[in-house]
Formats: sequence, C-alpha cells, structure tokens
Amino acid sequence: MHRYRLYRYAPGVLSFICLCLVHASAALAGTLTLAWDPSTSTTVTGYYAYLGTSSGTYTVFADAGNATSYTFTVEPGTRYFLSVSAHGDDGSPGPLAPEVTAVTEGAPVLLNPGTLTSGVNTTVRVSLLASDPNGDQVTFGAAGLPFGLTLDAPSGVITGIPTTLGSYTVAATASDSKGNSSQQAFAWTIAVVDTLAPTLAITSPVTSPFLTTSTQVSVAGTAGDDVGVTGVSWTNARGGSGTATGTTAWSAAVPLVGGSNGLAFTARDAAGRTTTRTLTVSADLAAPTIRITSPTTSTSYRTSSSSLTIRGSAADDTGVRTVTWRTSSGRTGTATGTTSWSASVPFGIGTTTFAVTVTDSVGRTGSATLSVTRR
Ligand SMILES: [Ca+2]
Ligand SMILES: [Ca+2]
Ligand SMILES: [Ca+2]
Repeated sequence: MHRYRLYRYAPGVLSFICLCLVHASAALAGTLTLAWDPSTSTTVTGYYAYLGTSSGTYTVFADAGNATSYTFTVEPGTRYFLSVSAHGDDGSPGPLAPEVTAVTEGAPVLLNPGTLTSGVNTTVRVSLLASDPNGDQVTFGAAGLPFGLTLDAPSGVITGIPTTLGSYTVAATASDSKGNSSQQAFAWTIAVVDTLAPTLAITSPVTSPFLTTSTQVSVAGTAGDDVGVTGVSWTNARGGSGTATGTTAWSAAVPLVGGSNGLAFTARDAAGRTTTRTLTVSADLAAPTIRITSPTTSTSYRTSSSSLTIRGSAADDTGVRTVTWRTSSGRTGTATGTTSWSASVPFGIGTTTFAVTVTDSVGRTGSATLSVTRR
C-alpha cells in the first residue's frame, strides 16, 4: 500500500484541498481512491471527482456527494490524472483543484519469447524480458524447461545444454516485489540440429598418387557427422561416377583408365553439407614404347666411325623410368634422358647389334634395335 499526500492551494470556492491517492494493491483490476480535505466555505454542499489517462483530460466524472473521497475502478499498471471540484446548491462545479497523478499498481509485463527451437547437446542462452509499470524489481520463474536448462531468477537468463529431444511447454512467470505476477506460455522444441559439415578420410590406399596395374582400384575410408552421413559418392575426372558402399565405413571399386586418374570422394549429410577428399591413382595398363630416331630410323646403319651417338624417344602410360642399352659385343650403358634419350656407343669393325630397352614405372619393358656395320 502506497500513500501520497499532496497539499495544493485551490482558488475559488475551495480554500485548501488535500488530495490523497491510495493505490490498489495486488488486484489486477484495481481501485484508485482520491481524497481531499473538506472546503472551509459554508456555501459548498458537495464535490465532483475527475479521472483521466492524460493530463488535463478527464474521461471519468463522478459525483462524490458531500464525501471527501471517491474510489475509482481503474486498470492496473496505468498512469492516471485526477482532480476534484466543489459545488454549491446549484450544482455548478467550481474550479478544479491542482491535478495529481499516480500509476496504479500492476504486475510486470512479460514478453513472450515465441516458439523456440534449440539443438540437443548445443549450448543455449535465452533471456526472458519483462518490465514493471511501477518500476518494481522483477524476478523470473520458469516451469517445464527442457532438461539441462536452468533459469537465473534475478536476470531471467536461461542457460544450459539440452540433453533430451522433445517438445516442451514452458510456463514463464515475472513477479514484482509486491506479489504481482504475470505468465507467458511458450513452446520449446529440442531437436537434432545439423550444424557441422561431415568429415571424410581415405584409409586405403594410403599413398597418393597410388600406382596400380589394374583397371580398377578399391578405395576404402571413413566418414562422420554431427548428425549423420547420408552417403559417400565418387567421381573420376577421367570419366565415371558412383556411390560408395556404406557411410561411416565405406568402400568403392572405381574403374580406371590408363594413366593418371583424379578421384574425388564426397561425404554428404542430411543438411546437404559436403566434404570432399581426393586421391590420385596412376593406372599402368600398357608396356612402354621406344624408337630410335638418329642416326637413322631404319633398322640398319653403316658407318666408318668408331663411335656413334644414337638418339630416340620413349613413351609410357604412367611414366618412363629408365632407358638402357646393350650391344651384341657385350657393352652396356644407361642412356641420357628418358622420353627423349641419347647414348654414345663405341663400335668395333664388323656388324654389331645395338639394342635399347625402356622400363616403365611398374617394370614393363619395350625395346628397339639397330644393326650397325663399321667398315
Ligand atoms: Ca509492480
Ligand atoms: Ca552435419
Ligand atoms: Ca606402362
């Protein structure tokens, strides 16, 4: 109960008027009592009381008779402006007494946070917001919070990590220090919320580039996600695509073409996020080839020199590793270069067969020969 006592001088038929405003207490539909000191004028026979929600504009008029107080029915938490006038036998109102104002008692106004959705096992912070029409300190309550969440009553902050999926109906309360309170109910769903992209690892083969002589490669790996891996797929930059078998542990048999195959493996989650890892596979499916281009492209050559520089080219689907030569007279050597190679070879009098051999990265070989006759 709050009481304001204001003394004001009112000219005219009222000499001194005392206005006492008594607030309604906890009731939401409250009352406001206006009281005044009686006029000392012998011509005053009664009083009129006035009430409004803006200064100087009175929307409620009441005949108080010859009483010195009047009780209005008012809304809670509202600012009112009040005055009083006296009248004589003819009922004509005298001048208004100086206006007084007061805010009626009211509960805090609690903002409904609306329907909330939070991720299970994810940190939550939500603030309840309220204001009190009288400026009273507000404390909060909440019943039915999702498991794992707690409310700080003085601040209205709800924090924690929800542990259990489900739909919850929360009854929130804001109370002032005088026992007035208001409630708001809202729905709070704790759901699986996909926030992270999947992870993907290729566990076999472990080397990249990986060399094989097969027309397909078996690739295996793992994948993970905060919610779930929905699939793992692959593409070969040289052509072809497909779906791996399995998700968190997956495998795929990927067809290859000769040479370098750029493979990409992609894990996908339910939210459509993807993560891709690559693997390069060299498929050696063919033997290397080699040609002699100098001093002749023919299979025989005549010379008077004791030494010849023989040149040529070599090729392979994955790569030429070495080019070596030998002669029928027992000389051997390694050529300089690979795909373009040369060798300086001594020759004795007579006919000698020169043979050059290319070896690829998986040990397949190819060869070419030249019959050299020295005069
Ligand atoms: Ca209040
Ligand atoms: Ca995810
Ligand atoms: Ca090869």
